[in-house]
Amino acid sequence: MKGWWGRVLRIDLSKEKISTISIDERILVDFIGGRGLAVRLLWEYNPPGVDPLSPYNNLIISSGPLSGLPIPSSGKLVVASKSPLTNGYGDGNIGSMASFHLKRAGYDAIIISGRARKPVYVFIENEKVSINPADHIWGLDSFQAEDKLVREHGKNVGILLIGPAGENMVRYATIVSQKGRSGGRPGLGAVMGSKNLKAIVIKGTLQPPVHDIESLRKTAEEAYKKILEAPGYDYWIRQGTMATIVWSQQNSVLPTMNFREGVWDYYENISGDLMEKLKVDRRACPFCNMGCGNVIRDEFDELSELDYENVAMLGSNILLGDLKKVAALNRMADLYGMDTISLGNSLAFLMEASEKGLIREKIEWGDFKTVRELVEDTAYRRGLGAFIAEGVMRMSRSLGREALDFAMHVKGLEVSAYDCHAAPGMALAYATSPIGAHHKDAWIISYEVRTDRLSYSHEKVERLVYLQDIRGGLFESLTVCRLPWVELGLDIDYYIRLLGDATGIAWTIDMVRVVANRIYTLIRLFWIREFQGWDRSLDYPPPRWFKHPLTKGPFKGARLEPSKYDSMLDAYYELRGWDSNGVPKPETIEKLGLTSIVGSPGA
Ligand code: PTT
Ligand code: SF4
Repeated sequence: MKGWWGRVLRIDLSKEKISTISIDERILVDFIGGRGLAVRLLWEYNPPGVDPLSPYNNLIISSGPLSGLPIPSSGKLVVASKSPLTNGYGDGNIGSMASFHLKRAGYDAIIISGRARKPVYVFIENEKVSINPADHIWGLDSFQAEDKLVREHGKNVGILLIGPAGENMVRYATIVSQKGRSGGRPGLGAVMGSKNLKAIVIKGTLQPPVHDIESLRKTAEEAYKKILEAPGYDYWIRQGTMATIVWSQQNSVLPTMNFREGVWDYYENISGDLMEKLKVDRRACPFCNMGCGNVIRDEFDELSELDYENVAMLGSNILLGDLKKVAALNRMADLYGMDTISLGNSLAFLMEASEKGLIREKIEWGDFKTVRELVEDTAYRRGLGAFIAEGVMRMSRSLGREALDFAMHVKGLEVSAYDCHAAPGMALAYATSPIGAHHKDAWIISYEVRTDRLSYSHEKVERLVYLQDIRGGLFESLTVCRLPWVELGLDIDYYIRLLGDATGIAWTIDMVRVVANRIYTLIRLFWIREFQGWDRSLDYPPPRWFKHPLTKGPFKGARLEPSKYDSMLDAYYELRGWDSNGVPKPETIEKLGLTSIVGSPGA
């Protein structure tokens, strides 16, 4: 077998048991790796209905056939589990040397279950795996803990770890790496915390099995060159994802005041142009020649790595118009290990609840001092922070009916930074994303603003399914960064060729789309297994976008139309082979070869 090891490392922290599992080649070909392999393993090893924060929930860390290899932006890995935020499938994608080392340690994935009696960290050096006391790093923020682990194990390791938010099981705690890369929005850091697992340190020295290394090197070289020659390269290097602030403002999708509006008068105070003037460094994930980690000095003169989502959610969405202050909140989120998108949503929700008199506390929009205190309290679950740590869905349910209307989440995951009053395609993308309201699977908004913006057309739905298949299917199962393709137009064919070079299989885009459909369908079946009484209402965007029209900007008066949204959702289900409640049909399960995994259709 080439491209994969066919081996998964299994660690049970309760029993302190370490073992390996052989994975059949058929499974690897059918699911490729990353997200695909993760959901396949979760389906098999997670007890149905398990409490996500119990020892019986499994945490999966998985690589893909291109991990550990010198190809454009391959230094990423997928973390996945049952989410404590949504109670459904959750995953994230982190840029980290841990990806390189995991593959070079001889494993396609790691499954971690159980709960250690005391705080521990795991050290993996090829086949040598140990569970070690972590008393000296428990309680430290993610930067301090990483420094200590590097002092102990040297620089040539990959480290995944949690901060205090993960330890305190904040429902949107993330897993952090390399002081500024953070992933697992749906609370994957809390899952680590629930296991008393502070960190995973990996050192791999093996050569991954590759079918044709010469051809792979040649294809990769060509792709690297194409990236450097792309017309948008220089601008990308200057601004990275921060260019999106101005773009979002121009297109009326900049989240403003808890997604009340899509434009903000003070957007220039947080823009990519301003960031360029303040920029002091640029960082990159492993094997990337278009590094987008733009670093500035924040309000307290500390380094903070900015991205669009972080700045929009902690800037315009809470009306904080000062990039250095936004950067300080962003750095705190990384130190504590909390998702900036869910945090920005939770703070905005609370500000609106305060404005409407639904809570006693007075929390003004854009009040930096109060917000800073609240962010720290959230990480430690102190006072009002314990409420914020529960996320928007739970907060809104406890405040009652009125609050549900401005609770910006889908299935419990807070909405990322694109307003959808005037973007029905993007609203559908959030609603049908396999982890809740995240933009990773289908960033159809960029297509939508270039075409028939307000239409609910079948063509848009087809485009959405295509994007999901490529972004959420191909890139998430390869675990390779999608940005060379999204931002600089690197031909998708390069990835298909590289996958062929690595595995020796003559992949085509159609074959990849079948794998993607299989992955989406299994994830959907996972959700249904965890939810009694599943129905299509779970595939709806937040009520605000239907009920409260925009009051400003070029799309003033716009809002989503329920009956037209319904017809788009029907079209989506049809394209996926799911029934009118979004449940995969027996013939779809059969066709995708999932029957032997999930049981006989109709049984
Ligand atoms: C990702 C989500 C994003 S998506 C952003 S900014 W973006 C936020 N980043 C956070 C952060 O930083 N710190 C923090 N405490 N919380 C954060 N929450 C938010 O998390 C990220 C990049 C980006 S920057 C994007 S678009 C692309 N995402 C990719 C993806 O999902 N898959 C893939 N194959 N390639 C991708 N390339 C790009 O990677 P999640 P990262 Mg991230 C600091 O984690 O859970 O997937 O959510 O991992 O290494 O930081 O790279 O404008
Ligand atoms: Fe990482 Fe950015 Fe490079 Fe993607 S483009 S690999 S997110 S540095």
